[in-house]
Amino acid sequence: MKEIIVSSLMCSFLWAAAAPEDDRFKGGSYDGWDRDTMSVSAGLGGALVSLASAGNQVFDFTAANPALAALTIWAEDPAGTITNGGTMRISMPATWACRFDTGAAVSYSGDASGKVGAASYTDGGRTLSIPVTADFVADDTLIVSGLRLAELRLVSADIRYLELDFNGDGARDKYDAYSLTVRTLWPGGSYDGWDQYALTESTSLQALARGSIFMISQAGRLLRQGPLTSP
Ligand SMILES: [Ca+2]
Repeated sequence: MKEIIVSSLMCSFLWAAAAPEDDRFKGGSYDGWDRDTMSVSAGLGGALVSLASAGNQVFDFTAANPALAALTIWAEDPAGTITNGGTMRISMPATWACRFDTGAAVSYSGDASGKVGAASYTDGGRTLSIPVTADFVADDTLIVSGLRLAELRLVSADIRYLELDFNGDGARDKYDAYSLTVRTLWPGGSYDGWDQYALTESTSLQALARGSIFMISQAGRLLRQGPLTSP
């Protein structure tokens, strides 16, 4: 009787060791993705929708209402999240105090341009709201043109991304694939070693020979650099 019990336990152990592993997921720790290169894109469930400007964009903070490149919303697999009666929202980066130019007219193109209504600016001009008038299906593309920025003076030099809420719940779902950069031109100040005007030619901070003299035009052009000599 004792031998029978032991044999039973051994069989149970051997059966457990030979059980096939669960091969449905082959990703690495915490990466959420398959370890093999896939021939088509895939997500971990849910909708696949992207927002992409035509490229990275750079603006001086002094620019007055500069135009933004066209934005493309690609509903690769909307999974029933962009439907008739819903609203998509394109918003300024949350940490930037600037807004869209609410006087700029927006137009649509792309094969889903007939599935949306007239856009309007909301949230004090920080958001462009796009009403959805027909269900989006896989591979639908909506291109939004005509947007302009306003009040870039309220933004510190930084790099941020436009945001998209495509399922209409008021929360951001995607960032723009390309960046917006706002830069400042440093005009120089007392004792900082730089001219107060933007230079038209590159220069560097070098130790100066005692008695050096610079001649700079009012337009900021370096006219002469050299030792101070007697007239
Ligand atoms: Ca959302």
